[in-house]
Amino acid sequence: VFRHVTCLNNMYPRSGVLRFPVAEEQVFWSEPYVEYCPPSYTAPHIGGQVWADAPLPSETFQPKWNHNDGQVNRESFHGAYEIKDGLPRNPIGRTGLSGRGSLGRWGPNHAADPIVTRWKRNSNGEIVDNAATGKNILQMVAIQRSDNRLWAIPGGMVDPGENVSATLKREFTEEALNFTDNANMVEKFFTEGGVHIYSGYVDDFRNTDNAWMETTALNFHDEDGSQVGQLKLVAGDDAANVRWTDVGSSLKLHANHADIVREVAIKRDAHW
Ligand code: RP5
Ligand code: MG
Ligand code: MG
Repeated sequence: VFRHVTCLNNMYPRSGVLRFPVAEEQVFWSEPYVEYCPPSYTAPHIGGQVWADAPLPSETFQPKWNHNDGQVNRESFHGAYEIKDGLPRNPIGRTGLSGRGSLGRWGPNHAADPIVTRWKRNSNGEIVDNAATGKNILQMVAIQRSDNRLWAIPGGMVDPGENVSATLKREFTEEALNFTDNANMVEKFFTEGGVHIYSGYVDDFRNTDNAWMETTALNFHDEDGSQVGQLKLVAGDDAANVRWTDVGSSLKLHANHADIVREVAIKRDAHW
């Protein structure tokens, strides 16, 4: 079973709101926790944003829970989520906070994460392996998030009505290339197809009892390093830094991104 940890027992980001204590054995909703009384918090800056839902309860805003309404996908990768007192309930369990926090959507907030990889090479262009495992070393494009300063996959939210495949390319272009002029090559690289790696919950620090992140992660691999592997990376949008990073078990990334990247290493029989 998937567990969350980054959305427990801390101050909600960019707020003075402390999460209600939740011990590891109190996370699942199936565990009785009679004292549980989480504060409610919805960040003021999301009010009226195009990417955000209206407040609930509401006479006029009646979301189709557990459905894709065409513009906004309210389906979870974890099956049907419950609606309690008119609000969707986090499928993984308690977070110590009700409301939406800084997330725009009630229920699942869908993101997409492009894991762009190449093989690590020496100055002669030969692929470098790890001495201990004997396996070739992958490198991935990682960005440093400006919100929590952690290194991460350059992912982002799926815009209303946007296809996940478009989000993957757009977020990479915004965060890792800052729109530098490589549109045709990047277009071709992303269109030639990614390999599906993960669809599901993200252990994100912004999750609440009523709003949570889910992602679709694909691997786009530059086998001979002649395409995106050659590009000059430039951090843009909500990325403070960008770099090629060696993939391995010592990799520490935002949320559960390292677990997702590990799946890429396994799939490509690379060093981990
Ligand atoms: C993560 O936040 C997702 O996996 C994705 O990488 C990202 C989307 O949110 P923003 O980068 O737009 O804040 O949890
Ligand atoms: Mg972004
Ligand atoms: Mg982002």
